Amino acid sequence: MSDDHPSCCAPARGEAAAPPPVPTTRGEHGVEQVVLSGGSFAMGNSNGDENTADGETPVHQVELAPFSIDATSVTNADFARFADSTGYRTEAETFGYSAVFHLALAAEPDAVMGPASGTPWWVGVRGADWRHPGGSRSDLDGLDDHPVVHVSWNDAVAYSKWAGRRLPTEAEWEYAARGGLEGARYPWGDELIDDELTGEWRCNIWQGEFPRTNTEEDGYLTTAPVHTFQPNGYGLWQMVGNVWEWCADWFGPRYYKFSPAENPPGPSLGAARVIRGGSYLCHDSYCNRYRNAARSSNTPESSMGNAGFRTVGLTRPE
Ligand SMILES: [Ca+2]
Ligand SMILES: [Ca+2]
Repeated sequence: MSDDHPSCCAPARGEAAAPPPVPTTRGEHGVEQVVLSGGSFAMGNSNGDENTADGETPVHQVELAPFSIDATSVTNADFARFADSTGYRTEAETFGYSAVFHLALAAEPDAVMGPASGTPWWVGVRGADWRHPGGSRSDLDGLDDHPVVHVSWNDAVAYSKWAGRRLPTEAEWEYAARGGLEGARYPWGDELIDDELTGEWRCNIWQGEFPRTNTEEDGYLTTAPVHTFQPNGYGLWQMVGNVWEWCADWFGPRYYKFSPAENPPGPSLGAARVIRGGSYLCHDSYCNRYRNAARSSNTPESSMGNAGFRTVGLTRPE
């Protein structure tokens, strides 16, 4: 991550690496999709709770062409089909390590490389990758329908190419997250928990005292299956919480000031790619980014145990 924005939530990999191999075969993408009609929507934070340095404002009208988007993030089972049929190795597998949240560790003691600077709850772990989300002593048993994690932006792009799809732009992602509710803080409305209705959690974030004690009121310490909680008005699951989702764009905290009104593609240059939606680690006390308008980023070769992705169709739906 670069120094000009406080990317609280995910440690960056140090050195840029050569791009990973990109499979050329078109694959089988098992994730159900929703066709969205696009049109005009108000992008940005109108709730007054923005993280100023992230550039969540100004609110601006954006016009989007129709597109299809995955109803859930890509699961471990989906990613396994891609990896098994292409032999693709993720960047975490190539580098030999990834970032694991300290309470999710399942590794030999000497595999732990130490905490990330400034974010001591993240530890670099040799042998941590998408097949071993807590380290070498973990596996994917029971996690087929959980989001794939420890995938970098480059890995997500490689999967998308195999699937004949692409990553959503940041504008597409926010339009999709809003689910037709203009200006709402969350995909379902403005209140984190609607006590009068159900008193139940609507998303997988952190409860308790970050980063040590998670009371798991929402049921999950780390990832939840992709169909947990309720979908938003567009039929999309867990746009906020659970795992961060890579978007296609370079991250630019000043971009909203000059972005084009139609199908904004993001800045033409950058150091980090956009991630959206927050994760199971988000909590008011340290990372209030489980909101529709919240923005963050990480370098394209970075991977971590709380970031995945969903994909968008290459062609415009009828
Ligand atoms: Ca949780
Ligand atoms: Ca999410």
